[in-house]
Amino acid sequence: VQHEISAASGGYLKGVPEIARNKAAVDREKFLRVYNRLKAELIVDSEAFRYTDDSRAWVEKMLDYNVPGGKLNRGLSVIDSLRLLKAGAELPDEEVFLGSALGWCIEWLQAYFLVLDDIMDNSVTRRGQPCWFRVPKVGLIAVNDGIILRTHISRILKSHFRKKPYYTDLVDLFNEVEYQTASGQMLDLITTPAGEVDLSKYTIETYLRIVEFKTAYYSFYLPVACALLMAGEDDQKTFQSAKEILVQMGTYFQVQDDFLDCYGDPEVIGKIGTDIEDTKCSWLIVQALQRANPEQRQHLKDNYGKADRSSVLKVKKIYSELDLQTTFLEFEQESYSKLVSIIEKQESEALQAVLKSFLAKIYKRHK
Ligand code: GPP
Ligand code: MG
Ligand code: MG
Ligand code: MG
Repeated sequence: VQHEISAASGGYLKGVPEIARNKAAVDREKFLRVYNRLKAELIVDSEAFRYTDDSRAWVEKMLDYNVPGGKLNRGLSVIDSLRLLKAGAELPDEEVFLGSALGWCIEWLQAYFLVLDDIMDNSVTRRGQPCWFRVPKVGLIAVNDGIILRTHISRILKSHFRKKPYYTDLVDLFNEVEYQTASGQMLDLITTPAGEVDLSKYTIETYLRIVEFKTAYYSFYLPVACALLMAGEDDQKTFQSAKEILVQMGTYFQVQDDFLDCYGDPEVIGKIGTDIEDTKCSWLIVQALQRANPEQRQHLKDNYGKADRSSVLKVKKIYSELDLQTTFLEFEQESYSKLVSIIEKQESEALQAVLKSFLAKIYKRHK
């Protein structure tokens, strides 16, 4: 009897997180159904374009390869945030659909950026499969596919949001964030060009500017701003204070991305790191240069930005001599505490809940 009781209560306790897990799985499932609907709408003929069988098949394959295969954090967070902003009230089906459609617009934006980023970074894999431009018969057609992905966002917004009072704000938001991201990508590419290593460029100020623009706005501010617009928020101050916190969260997220580029398991993160080979202004090289002795500094200068395995290993050896893994863990802890404390200073409890749920999704992530 004793045994049965403890087994039952163990099962019961285990059941709680499992319900939460199931709910997440159901949300994901529902979200993916919206993807299929949006895709179906995009691959039929319209006033604007008549498909051939081949072009329809190309677009369908290109979408399936590049849009739905990621963690879907950005996309799912629109609907999660909207729920929290409308605390208590059950969302009508139509709102769930629209929130999901906006979430997919962000996933489409991400797919567009990643297809092009992988060409620029000369990457090998993405989400556990070859980068799209490396697929046979794709190559540089991937550049046009990136443009197609971008145009799909405008079409989704137009067909589902045109009549909404917040439509122009929404279009403007996507345009502004795209501008910021492309400008950040430019900084990422021109600050430390491939083939020349100028160690004076790798400063923390430069780093923070690059990641604010290339990552934080589209990955963090955009989903929350979409939810705020849908919820009818029209006070600029709310957008502004959310933005300040989300840019900091996005910075923390890109530091994790840079750390995982070197220390993540490619099987888990789905991509093979290229930051050392690409002379990137990564968080790790910035930290390394702050700590290196003259000899280590010379080794970094000689080996950073070279594609051969032994040079990359030498850079990684210096990172481990400097114990950057511990530096990262400390940074992670400190960022988390700082973020929690600024979130708790927010006036709106609903917004606090939105920001905390976002932070919980990325804290100590391994992928
Ligand atoms: C992340 O950089 C930034 C982007 C994916 C934005 C790209 C923007 C464009 C306008 C194309 P990253 O190269 O570190 O990402 P990853 O590690 O995923 O390749
Ligand atoms: Mg890049
Ligand atoms: Mg990249
Ligand atoms: Mg990276």
